[in-house]
Amino acid sequence: MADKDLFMTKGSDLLVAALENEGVDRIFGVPGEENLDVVESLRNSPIQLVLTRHEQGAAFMAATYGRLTGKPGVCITTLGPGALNLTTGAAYALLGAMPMVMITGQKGIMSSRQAKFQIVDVVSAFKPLTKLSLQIVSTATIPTLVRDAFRIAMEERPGPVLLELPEDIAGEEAEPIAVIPQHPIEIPVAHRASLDRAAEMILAAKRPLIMLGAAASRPRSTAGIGGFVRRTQIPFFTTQMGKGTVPGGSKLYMGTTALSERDYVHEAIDHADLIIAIGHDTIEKPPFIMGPKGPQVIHVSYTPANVEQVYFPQCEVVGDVGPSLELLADRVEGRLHHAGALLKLREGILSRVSDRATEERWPPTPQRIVHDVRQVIPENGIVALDNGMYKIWFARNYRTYVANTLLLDNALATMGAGLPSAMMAAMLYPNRRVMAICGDGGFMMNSQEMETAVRLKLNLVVLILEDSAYGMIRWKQAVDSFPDFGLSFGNPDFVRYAESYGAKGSRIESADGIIPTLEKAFKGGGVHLVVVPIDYSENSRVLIHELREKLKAVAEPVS
Ligand SMILES: Cc1ncc(C[n+]2csc(CCOP(=O)(O)OP(=O)(O)O)c2C)c(N)n1
Ligand SMILES: [Mg+2]
Repeated sequence: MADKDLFMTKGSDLLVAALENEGVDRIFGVPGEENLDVVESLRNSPIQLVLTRHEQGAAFMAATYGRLTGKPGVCITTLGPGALNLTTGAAYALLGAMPMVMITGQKGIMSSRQAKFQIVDVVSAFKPLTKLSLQIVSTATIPTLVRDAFRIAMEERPGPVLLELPEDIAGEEAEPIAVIPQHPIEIPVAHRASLDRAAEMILAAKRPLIMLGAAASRPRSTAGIGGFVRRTQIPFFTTQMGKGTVPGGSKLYMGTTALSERDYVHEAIDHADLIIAIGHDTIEKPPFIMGPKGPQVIHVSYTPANVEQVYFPQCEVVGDVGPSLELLADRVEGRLHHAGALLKLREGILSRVSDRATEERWPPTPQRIVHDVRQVIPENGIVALDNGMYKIWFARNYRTYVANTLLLDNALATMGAGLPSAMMAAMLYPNRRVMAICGDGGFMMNSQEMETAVRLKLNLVVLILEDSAYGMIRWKQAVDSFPDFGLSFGNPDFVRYAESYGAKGSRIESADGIIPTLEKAFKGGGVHLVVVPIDYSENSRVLIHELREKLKAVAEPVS
């Protein structure tokens, strides 16, 4: 044990030593005066303090750190107003199952020299938004509470934890207490009986399909899943958050469920008699609607399935996903005579989904933008989306080849996370191309973090899709036959806005300018904002009229 672990001086030193012990390398946040002891302890630590321009940005970055690494991202804020600015980030991590530890300050608890000034019951406010929310009341408990916070944040199902450190505890002289060493934890593998039952159902299926859901994208999951698909040769589709776990270039990829029903991919789902749902989390907008007549479902995940009106699996394989799937593949490999039954639908589904991807129209269609973005992003490049209409198009049309290379939020589905999550990806993977894609509405919700991105010297392209509106809601308004009202706005000149932060800015002026402008932005390095107008008339043409027509056509039965 290092000397430093034995000779602590104050509570904040114990906290920072405990964070170092957890392997924390960065803390994101906006400190207040109640955090100054912690800031001082950080000054003497290898942990980097990454200032953001709003606590929400810090929380989105920390949550994305957790999402991409499997280890909790850490953020820090002051009491009351600063802590409350973490609420959306906490919900983002809770719904999205991203490990995160939030450390918030508080006034001293041993005396009260400022009465109730700035005091909010933060611990209670965060109870419904976290897996654990508590106040540290003595220096002696800091090492254990930090260790437990990290364990809870990380274990399945991962999520956020809040620790409130009052300033007098942070500044109090402390006994030298050793940190608690980490120990490896293995997740148990599924029970033999459940594997046998699932194998029987798979062997009996005439038209099986695999579905990859959100938990399939956990960093620890990805290895075993590809092997299962390869060994069974059962075609698969993905939910929005399950994209990429098995390469979308695979001959078995059938599509992604951007809608809950009636999209082309649902032709395969509607014809399936069995769906092996790997890592599905019902926090996602339903990828399909289970009913009394539809396919049977086997739920394979770390945790049991929630029973929902739209999801009530008949069989569960609960345990560490990769190793459990290996045991399941052992039971069925080479014995599946109908594995590829639904593959005959594949070409029809994928070709109709990629329709109009190279159209010259100006402003460009969402399909064209998805197509052109894919051309400039290598297989391991990362695209992080904010929330808006384009998310449906990217989920549906953007092919992924590596897990976690299309970071989208189909859980809280909050606006404002696109830029910070892309910044986190750019920090973690400086040698990969990273692009944030935001609507003009969502970008402006956290655009102040452009300063953080420039200060951190990130290489990042930020693509803004400009329709001068909260386009998705405007579209829903039209679909529901409401008159066009109240959802349009004006924008700053985005190029000059970027330049005012010390970033670069470009405006795309023609459809054949999309690829060269994005290429140039990546090649130039640094933070580069690119703005492009978007023609959203395709929303109704495809997602309403075309799919409605499709429904009218009598589906060919598949044997
Ligand atoms: C924080 C937050 N506020 C409101 C919403 C509801 N909402 C979903 S999409 C959307 C409009 C998004 O507009 P924009 O970012 O410009 O994208 P567009 O749909 O226009 O491409 C709104 C208001 C939300 N999801 N999150
Ligand atoms: Mg918009």
